Amino acid sequence: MIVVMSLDAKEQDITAVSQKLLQAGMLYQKAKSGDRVLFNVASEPELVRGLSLESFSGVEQVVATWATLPLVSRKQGRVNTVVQVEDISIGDGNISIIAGPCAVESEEQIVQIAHHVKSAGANMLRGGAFKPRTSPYSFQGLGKMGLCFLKKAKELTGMPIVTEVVAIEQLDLVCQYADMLQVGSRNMHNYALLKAVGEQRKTPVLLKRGMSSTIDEWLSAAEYIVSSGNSNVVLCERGIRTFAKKTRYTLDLSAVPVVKARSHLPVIVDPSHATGHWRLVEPMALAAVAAGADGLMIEVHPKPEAALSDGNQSLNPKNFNQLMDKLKKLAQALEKEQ
Ligand SMILES: [Mn+2]
Repeated sequence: MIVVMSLDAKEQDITAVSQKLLQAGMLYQKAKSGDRVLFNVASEPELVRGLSLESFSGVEQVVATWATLPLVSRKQGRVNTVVQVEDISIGDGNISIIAGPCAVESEEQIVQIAHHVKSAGANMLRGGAFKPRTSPYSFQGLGKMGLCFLKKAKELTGMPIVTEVVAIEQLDLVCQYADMLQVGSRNMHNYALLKAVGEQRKTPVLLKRGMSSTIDEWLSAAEYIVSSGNSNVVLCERGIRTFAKKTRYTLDLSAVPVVKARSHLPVIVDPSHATGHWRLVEPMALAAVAAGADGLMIEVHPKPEAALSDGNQSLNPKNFNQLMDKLKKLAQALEKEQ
C-alpha cells in the first residue's frame, strides 16, 4: 500500500503518519518524489486501510500498489500538467511543434534546418547526437560534437533543443546541452535510466512509448520518472508493432484520448517514426492534432535523400512548410493556437 502525502504536507503531518505506522507495527519505506513524500507500506491492504490515514492532515490518498500510478494518473479536479521548456509551454491547450532532423550530421545541416523550421513556425528543435540504431553498422551519431552543433543552432535561432539520452553515463553531458531530454522507444523499459532522468530534476523529459508497450506500461515508465523527482514529463506516441506491414509501425492515435483521460501529463505524437514514410507524415500529423495531441514531433531534413538516418520519413523544407500551413488552419478550426 502506498500513502501519498500532498505537496503541501507539513513536516509534522509526515511525522504523524510515520508514528501511526510504527505504532501499528508496520514496516515502511519512505520515498521522496520532488517535494512530495510517499510511504510504501509492507502490510495487508485491509490493515493499512484500518488506520484511516486518509483522514490525517497532509495525506492525499492511500492506494493499493505502485501499479495504480498515483502520481501520473488524472485525479478528479486535478489540472493538466503544463511542461515548461524555456519559454515554450507544452500542454497549455495549444499545439507545440518540435521539428528537426533524425540525427545531427554537421553544423551546417543542423543550423540550416533550425533556421528553416523556426521560420515555418516550429517551437523547438530536435536532433539526435547519440543514436540507438537497430544495426551496429548504422550511423551512431556525432556524440558530443553533435551536442555542440545543437547548441550553436540554439544560439542562432533561440529555439530550445530536445535530444536523446541513451545511457546513464551520458546523462550529465547531455544535460549540459539539452533543454528537454528524450528517452527513446528502445529505452522506455530502461528503469535505471528512467530513475536517473527523474533524479536530475532540472531538465524536462520527453518519454516515447515503447514500440511493443501497452499504455499502462508506458504510464508506469512515466511514473518512474515522476516518482524519482521530476514531474516535467511529456509523453510521445510514436507507433507500435502490429502485423501491418505497409507502415514502419502502426500509429496508435487512440492512445491520445485514452492517455489524456487517464493522465494529467501532456501527450504529443511523432508521425515520422510511426509511419516511416514522408508522404504519410502530413495526414497523420493532422489526425493527431484532431485527436487532441498537445503537439507533434516531426523529422525534417534539408535533403532527405542524403540523410544519414531516417531519410524516408523526413519531410523536406517545402513539405514541412505545407504541413505547417495546414496545421494553422486546423488549429483555427479547433480554436487552438499553433
Ligand atoms: Mn529518427
